[in-house]
Amino acid sequence: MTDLFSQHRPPVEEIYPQVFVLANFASSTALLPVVDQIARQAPFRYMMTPMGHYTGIELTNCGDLGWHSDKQGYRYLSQDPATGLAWPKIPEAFFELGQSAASEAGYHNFEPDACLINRYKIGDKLGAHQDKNEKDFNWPIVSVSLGLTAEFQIFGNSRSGKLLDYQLFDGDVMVWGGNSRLIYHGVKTVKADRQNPQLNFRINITLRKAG
Ligand code: MD3
Ligand code: FE
Repeated sequence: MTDLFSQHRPPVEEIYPQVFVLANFASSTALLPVVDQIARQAPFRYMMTPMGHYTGIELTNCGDLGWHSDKQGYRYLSQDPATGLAWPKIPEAFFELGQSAASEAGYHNFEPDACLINRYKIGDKLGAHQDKNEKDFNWPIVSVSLGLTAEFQIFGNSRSGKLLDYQLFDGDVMVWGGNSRLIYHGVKTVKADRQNPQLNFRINITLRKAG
């Protein structure tokens, strides 16, 4: 096999202790229609912080538990407050993707019960934060990047110490576990892609065991 057309990243790379990138592991062609299907049942809505500010990012969920944020804070809910209905089920394609990605990183039998879908427009960013609303931090979080490229940032154990920037491309999957499960992370302002001007969004799907 010639190397000419292969990407110059290994299939599984540990970019930071217990943060694994599975380059081009997911297919946006396969997954974006599934995201659209979920959004028909549980529409994307703007994310509000506990400070009462809206961010540019829109989100929705599927799974037994859905992540929600308002003035009362961050938490998981079993119903969509926008409709009063249960969140849509986690599609089999998402579940299988999450479980197999976790396995590649050494976390076997991962059974996500919460799936948060973030949608970034050009100009949106996500400030440094920790994810700590899940019950058991021993389970990893699997993140799937689709669409526009993101500049992902790892800050480490405090939000002031920036440790690593990493570009996430369409199809990239990350697995976070162990000591990295509670590190501060964020996404820099999403930029337009001159080569692909039809791309308007970045979608990030995170699969979690929250309950
Ligand atoms: C590291 N999302 O939804 S995904 C989030 O691209 C979130 O939308 C970002 O941060 C996004 O909370 C980053 C990568 C990610 C997700 C969860 C993590 C990194 C993480 C949880 C713990 C540590
Ligand atoms: Fe996060």
